[in-house]
Amino acid sequence: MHPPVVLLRSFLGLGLACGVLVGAACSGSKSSSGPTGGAASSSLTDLMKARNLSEADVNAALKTYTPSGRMDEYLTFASGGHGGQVIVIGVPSMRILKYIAVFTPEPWQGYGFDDQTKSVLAGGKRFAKDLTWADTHHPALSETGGDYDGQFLFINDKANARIAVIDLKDFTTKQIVTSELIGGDHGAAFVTPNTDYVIETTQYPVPFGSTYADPAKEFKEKFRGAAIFWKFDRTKGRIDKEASFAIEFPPYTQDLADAGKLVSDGYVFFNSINTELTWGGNQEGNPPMESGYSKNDMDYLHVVNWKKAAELINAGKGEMINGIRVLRLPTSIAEHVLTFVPESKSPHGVDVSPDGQDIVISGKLDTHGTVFSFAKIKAQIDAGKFETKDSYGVPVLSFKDSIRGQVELGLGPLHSQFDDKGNVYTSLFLETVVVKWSLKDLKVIDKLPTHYNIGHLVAAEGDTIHPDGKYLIAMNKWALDRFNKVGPLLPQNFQLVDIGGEKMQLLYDMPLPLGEPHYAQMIKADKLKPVDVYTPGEDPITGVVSPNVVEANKERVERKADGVHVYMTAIRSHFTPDIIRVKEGDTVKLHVDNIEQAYDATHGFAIDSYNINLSLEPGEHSDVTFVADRAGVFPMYCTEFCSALHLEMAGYLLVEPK
Ligand code: CUK
Ligand code: CUA
Repeated sequence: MHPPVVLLRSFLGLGLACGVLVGAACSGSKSSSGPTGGAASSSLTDLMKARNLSEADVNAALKTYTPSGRMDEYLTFASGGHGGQVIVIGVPSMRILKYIAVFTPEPWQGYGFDDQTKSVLAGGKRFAKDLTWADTHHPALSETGGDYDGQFLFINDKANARIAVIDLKDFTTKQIVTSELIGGDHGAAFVTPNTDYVIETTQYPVPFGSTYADPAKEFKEKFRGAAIFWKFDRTKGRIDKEASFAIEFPPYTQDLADAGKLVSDGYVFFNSINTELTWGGNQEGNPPMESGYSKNDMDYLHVVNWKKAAELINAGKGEMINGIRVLRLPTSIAEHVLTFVPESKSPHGVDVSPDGQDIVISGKLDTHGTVFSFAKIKAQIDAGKFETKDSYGVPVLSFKDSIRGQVELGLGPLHSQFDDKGNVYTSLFLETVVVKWSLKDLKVIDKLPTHYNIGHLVAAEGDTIHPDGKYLIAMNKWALDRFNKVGPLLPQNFQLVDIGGEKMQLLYDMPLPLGEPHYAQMIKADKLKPVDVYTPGEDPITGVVSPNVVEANKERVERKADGVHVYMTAIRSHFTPDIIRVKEGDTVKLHVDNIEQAYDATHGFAIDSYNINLSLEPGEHSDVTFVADRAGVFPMYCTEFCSALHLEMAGYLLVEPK
């Protein structure tokens, strides 16, 4: 059934048998040294004593410990917060496997240093401004039929309204897109069940195009929210900007989103938190933003029929604004694309159940989890049975006719995940616990304390139509007394939890010292099929062999109208050519190929003082353009310890003065 679980049980049998015998030698092992904790021959009981470990500790350790050379069962893709990266973590070992450079230049991967990755980053310029950071929040794995397919990963930049496309073929960012329609996003990135669209929703509304308007006079008229539906072209592995569109929303500070699935496929659900239309101004006679936001008892769940919206857009019903087709509010209202359902105080998380029938909403200032029924919502929309309209004319359904029930969860509910047994796991920020409850009976089953202030949580395959149960990671904002002190800025604490049994069991604390990760997704590792090496001469960004490919024995320097072209190869342990001669003021175009095909035989390429730093994976072709504006002698060398003669893998850039 589940071989690893069977294996684990037999391990645990041994662990418990030894645990019972604490103080005596465990049968079958020899206690030849004292309880020092470090001696390789210590018995289990001696080690437990020396390291002050309980039976429960050993049990937890056996569930996460992954011996050298063994692989993890799951991979977790976590956002890297304001680091602008994605972090890949093995589960259950909680070993960090990779940082994927996304929105931020990253030296190890040479990301943002060569012409290829510079062009990816340039796709994320807004209003022609370079941006060298991002606030990544929600990674979304590509789906086929509502299940993760292991092909692509998307992530948003909340600060600058951008979406990135990462190809899991090589775990590399291929594209960054942005729309200058909106100013920042939060309900992003979320995919529709076949990854037809990647959804990006505003958080803080602005006038479309970030033009000027005074909120004191024109907030209600000029400020707007929007959901952008980025069309994903799976065969190209890129977002097709021309085929994308947006839906206009009132300026209600939309929060998270989740796409419907199975019965609710075709719909997307968005929270909002500011039906009060607060815009700040605490020195202009207004209440502080946070109290303004929380005045009303109810906000609006936005129910969007995206398939209908796409049809209307494709029938020419959109209006081109700042380079994107926008379905304006009056059209959405007339065509029943947008409907509101009242939802409880300051909602944050919205999560559609694996069967697509329920929508679980948590209000930060409500102690309940509310379960909305898609069937009930749909029936009212189909019957045109609206309770009222908001001030923009959007129809509003009845709250009590839209819910299946509510469950008292505790203080500060945020986000929910699902398992394979019909249970929901909700994070309670204020109570700082994970609460497990039954979706069917709306009853609380268990609570597990977290350390501390849990934000998101992620369960194995937890957003799919087939969640696995097994593991959950609590993504905690505070870590105060969990780790050795490292000054006033602390890491986050990712706590691994076993959710295979009736009771949740805490297994492991993992400090995560990068940015502030918000969300993550966890996928079965065997769904991922990354390549070992690139096709010889492949440009990782175009995915095809570069027109500038350099083969062995074809290395050369050519002076052309647009500059000096250096065609170079790298192989253990030399660059050819190893001397580059140019004149001061020359434009230099380096074309470098790592002509190796051995797995893991990566070379680096660095030039002193010119800010040049490439990572050349086996087979990879890379280009870099620079102006040799400083005459002199500049060593260049390989930055990856590739071979015994790695230090000898070097040369000189010689820039002859004018
Ligand atoms: S948000 Cu951070 S804890 Cu951006 Cu999904 Cu809720
Ligand atoms: Cu190549 Cu070091």
